[in-house]
Amino acid sequence: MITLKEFDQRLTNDGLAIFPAVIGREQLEQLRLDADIAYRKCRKIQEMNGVDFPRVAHHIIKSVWRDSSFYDLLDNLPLKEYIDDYMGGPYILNTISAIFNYQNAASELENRPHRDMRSYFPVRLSINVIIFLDDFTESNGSTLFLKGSHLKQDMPSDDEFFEGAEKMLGEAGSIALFNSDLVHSGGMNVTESTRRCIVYTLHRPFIKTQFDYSTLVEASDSDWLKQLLGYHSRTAKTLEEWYQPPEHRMYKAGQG
Ligand SMILES: O=C(O)CCC(=O)C(=O)O
Repeated sequence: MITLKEFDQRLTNDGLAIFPAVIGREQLEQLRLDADIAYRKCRKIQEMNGVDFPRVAHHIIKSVWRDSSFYDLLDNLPLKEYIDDYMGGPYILNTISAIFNYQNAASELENRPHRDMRSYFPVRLSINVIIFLDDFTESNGSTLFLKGSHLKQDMPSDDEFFEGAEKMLGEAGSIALFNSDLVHSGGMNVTESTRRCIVYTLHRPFIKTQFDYSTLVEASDSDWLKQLLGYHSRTAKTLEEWYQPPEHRMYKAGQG
């Protein structure tokens, strides 16, 4: 493992760092199975509601949660010491999805150059994580990224991006941590096997999340998990909820 200092330098200068062999074989297999279950559940709802996102199972912990590998993953967040150091204060989960980059998938957002955070703030408000569920190879659509693009507010043109882009490569079980301002894109998968990953974004608690994950929390959950799912930074909906002693407040002290 690299040192915290080296990690900090890589995220500052290049915008990302890849950590090999973080997730073991057994956990990886469970994550793949649970990602497949979440995918099927999402597809069913998409079909019922007439929308079509064939590459993504969004908000996977809303489909698969208690006693699952997703629960363990978040309760024991991989590389937490690096993320803590980078964020320098409390953070919560903005979104967590599984991506299925199948052969020749081209048109969706994730396969075009983009930033996950649409507003550009060159301060450490958030960090992105990709867990490689399969090997990320030269040919199976590994995520592309433009080194240093987090340092410029303007988005590169598509030509600039694809000319300069590098691939995130590594074996299944590796994890990429990257600056949320880094411009990236799914790559073109020219193999017959679907390339899978889990992606999540973590950010400071005062930023609005994409989904309210705090409703998943139960009293017996660890304080860490409550923090991560935004349970300590909820918005009051009634005056009853607002007028509470500090320990019962919806938005607790120290969340920024
Ligand atoms: O599937 C990929 O490699 C791209 C993932 C991505 O762009 C994203 O999660 O924002």
